[in-house]
Amino acid sequence: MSAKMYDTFKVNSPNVTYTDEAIISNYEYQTTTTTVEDGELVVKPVTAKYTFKTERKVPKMGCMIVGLGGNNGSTVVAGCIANREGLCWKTKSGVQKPNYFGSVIMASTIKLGSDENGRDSYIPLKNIVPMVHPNDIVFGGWDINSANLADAMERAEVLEYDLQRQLVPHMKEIRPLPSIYFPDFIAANQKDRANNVLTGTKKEQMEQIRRDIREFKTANALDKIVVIWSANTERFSAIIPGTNDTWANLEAAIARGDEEISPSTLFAVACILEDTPYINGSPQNTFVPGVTELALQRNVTIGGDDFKTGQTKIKSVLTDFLVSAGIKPVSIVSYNHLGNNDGKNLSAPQQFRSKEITKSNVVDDMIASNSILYKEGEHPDHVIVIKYVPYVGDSKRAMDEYTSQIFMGGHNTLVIHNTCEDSLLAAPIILDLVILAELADRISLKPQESQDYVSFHPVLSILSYLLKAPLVPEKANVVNALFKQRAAIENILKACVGLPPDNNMLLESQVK
Ligand code: NAI
Ligand code: DG6
Repeated sequence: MSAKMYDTFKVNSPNVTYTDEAIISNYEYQTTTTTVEDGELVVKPVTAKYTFKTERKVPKMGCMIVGLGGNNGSTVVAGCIANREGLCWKTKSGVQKPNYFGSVIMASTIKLGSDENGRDSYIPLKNIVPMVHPNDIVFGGWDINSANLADAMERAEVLEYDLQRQLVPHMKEIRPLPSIYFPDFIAANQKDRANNVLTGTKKEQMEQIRRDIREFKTANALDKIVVIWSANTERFSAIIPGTNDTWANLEAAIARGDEEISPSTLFAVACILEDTPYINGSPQNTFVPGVTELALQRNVTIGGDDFKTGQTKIKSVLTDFLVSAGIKPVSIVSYNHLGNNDGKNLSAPQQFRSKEITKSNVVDDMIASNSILYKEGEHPDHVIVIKYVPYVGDSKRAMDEYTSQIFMGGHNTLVIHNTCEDSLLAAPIILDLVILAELADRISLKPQESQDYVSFHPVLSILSYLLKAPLVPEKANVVNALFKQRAAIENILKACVGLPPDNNMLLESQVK
């Protein structure tokens, strides 16, 4: 029986009300808690009642990208303009129309239920609650290189010439604002790019970023801005007591110009002080404890780290599949080579190390979930190699070998070769991140026992699906498995309109 797609829907439930301002949903959240009593695991089903409130008015939103002139930055802006303007382009195989493929928000669907014949009813995920449309996002941002976005797009060598040609008039007036450049944090091979940089003390530069955000908001009459770091991968910052371990120490360290404060940390602080959500698309530890403390204090959304685009996305599906099928991965070896500026920056050891860390920890939760396969502390060999090969440009090659132990001492080896333009994978993920971060700001919850609505925790873990090393609230579990991450997004959105999670039990067809 095939599925049927609908565009819109109406919820028929006494628990859901649509007012002009908001969608109010009274929701029963069912979980299971566990305790250990006399050495025995005791499990208890628990139902908690929440009211979800989702503001219906979609704001006029700006997205400011740090690294606007990079491959990701120029590609995401170009893609949205091409979609907005309906630009089609000729390729050797015919005419190509713009789309938002690769965006879970824009190009995936959500099952709402089944009809009387058992046929599943789907809607576009973007239609479940009101969301910002990427065509309407106003883009701006910063880059240490002054190239306008038409030149940046050409330099990136990502999009087809016939599309670039049509985009030039729309892109050439967009110029990145000067940015914060401390050479010590990115590879020395990036030095020649740095011709558009702020001067002054660290505090003065941070204050300039704050002004930039305010001015961009006013100049474009925006209701809201989300800032996303898509600039070069930085080296990790050392976490130093007295420097960045608390907000008070970090504030003082910025004031005295401490050398361990990175550009990305200054951006994060500037955004939080401007009540502007900030997402880190690169692997470095921007969110030092002092930044997280400030975000919690001011209740401003932060999300990170490192876009989950290709190889890691597959890894977080495949390892989950293997381990949950009772198969034991014992060695995972991941090679990449790429020839874009990201690859050039990552050819320096400290920047590679940042990426190696985020790429390495992505199977931990799956391994920890199965003590039949893995003894306490046991882990597969997991190796990450990245090489810079200029000729292949943005077309990244990723080769993965998974060796697993199977029944009775046998071995199974899977080899995957993945070729893809890196920036065409990252651009839709940037859109998903900023759209979800904005939406999360419009959703609030009220536990039954409380009088007041509260917002999501500022460390926004529902972004995990889109990030290699998800940042989660203290004491929360990091989930890397992709389908669990997607289910979190889907089920929270369904809760906003009073619908239960899809339990996939199909009881209707399990009994005669
Ligand atoms: P890119 O090198 O083309 O772009 C980065 C841009 O940032 C450059 O234009 C550079 O001039 C600029 N920049 C460097 N430091 C800056 C600063 N302090 N302030 C403002 N601008 C600065 O790199 P690409 O391919 O766009 O990737 C961007 C980031 O996203 C990298 O850190 C990369 O590791 C990360 N990433 C990319 C993924 C992908 O699939 N493309 C996936 C995961 C993460
Ligand atoms: C080399 O790995 C370059 C990186 O910036 C990656 O392209 C990026 O981190 C994407 O990684 P993944 O594992 O999500 O494909």
